[in-house]
Amino acid sequence: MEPSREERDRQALGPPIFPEPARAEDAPGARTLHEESVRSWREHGYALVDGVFPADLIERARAESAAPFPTPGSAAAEAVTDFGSLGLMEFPTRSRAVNEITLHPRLLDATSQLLGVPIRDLRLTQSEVWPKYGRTGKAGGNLDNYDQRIHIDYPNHSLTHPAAFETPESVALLVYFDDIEEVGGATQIVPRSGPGDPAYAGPLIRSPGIGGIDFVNDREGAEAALRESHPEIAVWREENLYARARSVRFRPGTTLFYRHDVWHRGTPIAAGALRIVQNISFKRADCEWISIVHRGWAWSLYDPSRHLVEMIAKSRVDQRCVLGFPAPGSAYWTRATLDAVAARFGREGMDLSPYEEALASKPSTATPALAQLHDENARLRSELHQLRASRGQPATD
Ligand SMILES: O=C(O)CCC(=O)C(=O)O
Ligand SMILES: [Fe+2]
Repeated sequence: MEPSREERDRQALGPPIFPEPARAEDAPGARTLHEESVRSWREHGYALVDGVFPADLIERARAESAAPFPTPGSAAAEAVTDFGSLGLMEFPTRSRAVNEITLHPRLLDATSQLLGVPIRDLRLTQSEVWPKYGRTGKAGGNLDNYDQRIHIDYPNHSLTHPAAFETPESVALLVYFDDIEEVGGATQIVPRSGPGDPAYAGPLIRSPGIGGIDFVNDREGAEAALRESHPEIAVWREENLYARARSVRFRPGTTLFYRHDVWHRGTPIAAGALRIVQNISFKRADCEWISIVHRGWAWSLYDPSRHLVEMIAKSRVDQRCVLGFPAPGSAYWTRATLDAVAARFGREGMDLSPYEEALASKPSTATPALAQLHDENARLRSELHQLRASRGQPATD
């Protein structure tokens, strides 16, 4: 008997990957991700995890982020042929829940586990809500995201090429707000089998948009063009990427931690449905070659909603660092800058005491020997932090 269309689609999507649970929020002193999830991300390039966020936060985010987008099935929805939100849902967004997800302490903790650096050494580079619709056609032609070619994300995040797989520079992630049973649209991913995996033997340039190959998003269009221009790459992609791709199963709140150097693609959404995901990336603070993909965060500080002003005022020290706010002890902090920042954000109830305390414990510049000792002390502390984080031990501050 002929397999049904659904069965054919399921087979085409490859073997499923099911989410693993995160650690329970009330597990005392525990980090957010289990060691197996961290290992899967470090070795295979992904970790699919449930329970990073409270369920009601995801529900609120889904409700608050659908508002600015076209209704599924409408002509306007049919015209949404690419990712992005036209600037409508870039961080900081009109949705407090979406903003809260972006800097959620458990998300930052999980990211710090994956990259092996303290939270204050992470930097946010992307946070945006993306709608994707089950449409009747591919109005965007070769640039349509309906059924994507397998790709890697680094080319429009990094000015360079990802470093060795063992020394990751960034974490990319998708937070799904829907249930795959209702909306379809599994993300496919090609797990890295290990250090010798031919799919990951760099340089990672066998993809449209890189190294002189024209940018095409649509799978059919991309692979047809490659068969013409670079037939050996087309065959390589078929054998090493499409044939090995697996598909992510998700419920509301499921989080796919992946990487900018991991092969993946988006697949079609169920007819008439709307799938909403939040797309977030963090980098290590020292990777200057990885760009923030939106306008800089400060640009929103005039926004009448005052969401970001409030977030900066109310956040924890570590969360602020992730936006690039100077850490306690930074050379930026002087008596004058502390008073000025207090004058700017004090009305919102910002607690500057951690910055005050660090400044008070700073030796005066009149005693260079002490200052040197202080700097050495700070350097050792930071090394200790990194060592702890790389062993999965919680940071102490
Ligand atoms: O829509 C998806 O499932 C994947 C999207 C994607 O490829 C990306 O975020 O870069
Ligand atoms: Fe992608």
